[in-house]
Amino acid sequence: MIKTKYTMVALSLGGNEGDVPANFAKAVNQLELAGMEDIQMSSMYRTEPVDCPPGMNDFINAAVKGSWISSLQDLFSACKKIENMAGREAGGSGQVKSRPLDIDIILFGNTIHSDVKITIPHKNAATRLFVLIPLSEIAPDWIFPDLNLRISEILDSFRNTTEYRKIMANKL
Ligand code: PH2
Ligand code: MG
Ligand code: MG
Repeated sequence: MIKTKYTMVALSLGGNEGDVPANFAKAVNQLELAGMEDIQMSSMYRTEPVDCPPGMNDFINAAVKGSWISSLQDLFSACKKIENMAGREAGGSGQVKSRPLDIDIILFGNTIHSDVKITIPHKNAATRLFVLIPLSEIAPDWIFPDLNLRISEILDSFRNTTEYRKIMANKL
């Protein structure tokens, strides 16, 4: 059946404080309760902090895709609410802080969107291997609408890097 009112969405999950795998499992349940359907989650990977203050714990990252019935703004609010329920401090922009759960909307169908709160595709997603590697497991053919490249194609340009090999070796 074709579900016309649904949008395929891709999320990046991250965390580096507390029981992160348990937080991811709860997040998937809560996304389902919020109305996301056909959810798939990637493997989890242990990743080194990128663009963070020195001394921060390693992260665990994964990706989720699913069908979302409502608007981008509603999905953003649902993600914030789920982050808060996992005990995340509400924080503004500025330095990256340790967190039990971060849910970033990477792709929302083929939408390109930017306002003060939300940028889609997510800013920096196409250069961050902790986002691309998990996402390529569940959505290799999804095209980044601003680049017109598949996730697998974006990842191809990183396959010879040490960072790529390191993350691949740290699949949980
Ligand atoms: N999230 C950030 C900044 N840096 N590094 C890793 N490895 N994983 C993350 O999820 C992450 C990060 C901002 O949200
Ligand atoms: Mg983030
Ligand atoms: Mg975030």
